[in-house]
Amino acid sequence: MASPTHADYDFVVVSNRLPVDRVIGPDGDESWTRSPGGLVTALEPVMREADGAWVGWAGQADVVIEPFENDGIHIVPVVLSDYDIQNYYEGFSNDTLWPLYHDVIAPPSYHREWWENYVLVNQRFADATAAVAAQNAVVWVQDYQLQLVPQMLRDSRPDLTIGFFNHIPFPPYEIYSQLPWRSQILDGLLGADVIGFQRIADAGNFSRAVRRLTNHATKHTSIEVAAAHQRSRRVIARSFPISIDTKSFEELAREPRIQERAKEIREGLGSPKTVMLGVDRLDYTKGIGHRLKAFGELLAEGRLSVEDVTLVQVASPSRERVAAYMQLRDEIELTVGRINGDFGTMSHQAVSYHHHGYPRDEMVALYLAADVLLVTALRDGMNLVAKEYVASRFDDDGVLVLSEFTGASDELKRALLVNPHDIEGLKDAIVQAVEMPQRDRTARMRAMRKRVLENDVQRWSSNFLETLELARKGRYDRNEPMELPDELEWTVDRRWTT
Ligand code: GDG
Repeated sequence: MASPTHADYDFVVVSNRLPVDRVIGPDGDESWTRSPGGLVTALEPVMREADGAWVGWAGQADVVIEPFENDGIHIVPVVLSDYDIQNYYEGFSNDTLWPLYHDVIAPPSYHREWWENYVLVNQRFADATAAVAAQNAVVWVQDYQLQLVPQMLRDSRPDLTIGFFNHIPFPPYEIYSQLPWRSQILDGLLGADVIGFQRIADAGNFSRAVRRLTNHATKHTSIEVAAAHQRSRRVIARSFPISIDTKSFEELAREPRIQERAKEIREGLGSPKTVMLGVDRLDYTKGIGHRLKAFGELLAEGRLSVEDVTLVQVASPSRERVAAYMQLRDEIELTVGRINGDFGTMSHQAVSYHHHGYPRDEMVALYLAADVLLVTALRDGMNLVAKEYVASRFDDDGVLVLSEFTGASDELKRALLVNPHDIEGLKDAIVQAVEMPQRDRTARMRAMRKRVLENDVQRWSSNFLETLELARKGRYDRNEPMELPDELEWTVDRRWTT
């Protein structure tokens, strides 16, 4: 670990969590491991080329760490106290914004202390960023925990070019308008030059909220932000669907040891004809309960048999101190226990349930072992798991059952698209997936692979950064229409495209 040579960076990424985890060894010595997320992979080359820094929280309370360099990336830690974690992070981010932005699947809680701490912590991230950004630097702020940072940065550093990307959905105005601080959040975001969303519909919801709550004029993908006694400033708000590091998944899947492990997994399950898989953070947005209900009913009705089909459900632990997540875990585990109790045999379990995280290798082996992947989210910004499954299936096999409420469904049209609230429809899709002839499976998987190979996370980040560059030069065409794939038009309210 080396100290930074200077604190003056031309490209700064800001996210709630740093892309590195602090590990304390048995002798109390500190080291850092890189978290393997797609965002880091995508931004690493840009970071190296542009003298980049990453501002974020190291994941533990009250740990003061001086900036340092990790594998070519300058790391600038922001300190969060236990109070900040409870109020800014678990409270306002995960118990107000998260449920509100996901169609109020769970009721959002509104607490003024949480909001006050959200403002305070956002200011801390903005200050840390302003302190390390070079004159005229490009700053890219990530996600819903930091929506006030763009305007805070603009106030202190008008020389910066500022991008923001929202990884989760942006809700329809009728839902967004519940938020007591709805105008402040919009003003915070509008401090950016480019605001990116996962889906065209999210960008549309945002533009509509701007029209309802401000006097700024909007046209297509641009918003003219008017300020007293100043020329208006153009903000671009449009979709940039995120993706994965496609190649690295395919490369892993092609390794003989991973394929061997996939075989072992199937044998360990009693070699059923069909292995179905679900991989999710244990979150109420992911529709795990709906999936289990459909599977349980199919077993009860004899349309599937436990001898033939096993469902492997990986539910990685998440937000375990937030009450709604504790309750969800109890519900899911009760349901799994019931299904296994009712239908399991001495040799075959109906649901193989795992409440822990796995290394990437094991995830890819699971993807290869699974004949069917079930993604039944009730609302999901993108859903990377769906794309990872497709990227791993270099054998052009496997069936994806995919909720239409995921961002991924805009691109992966050859999946079996489902409305997870429609349990009968979901059951039919599961049976169709289990019985799908090889030729159909191959044709569908090939088409989806083409899409995911072409649009990887590298392409996502370069599209975003190129748009930010156009914005910086004032060369973005304000007549750029929102792209409307034919199949999508019916879902789009025409009002916000004009
Ligand atoms: C948010 C948005 C959007 C999960 N369990 C394990 C594991 N994972 C990995 C998956 C995947 C990632 O975590 C989950 O990504 P998702 O996209 O499915 O969902 P969120 O965590 O909710 O992510 C979402 C995303 O941001 C990006 O913009 O797509 O809509 O909600 O990569 O593989 N990885 C390993 N072990 C596990 O047990 N190694």
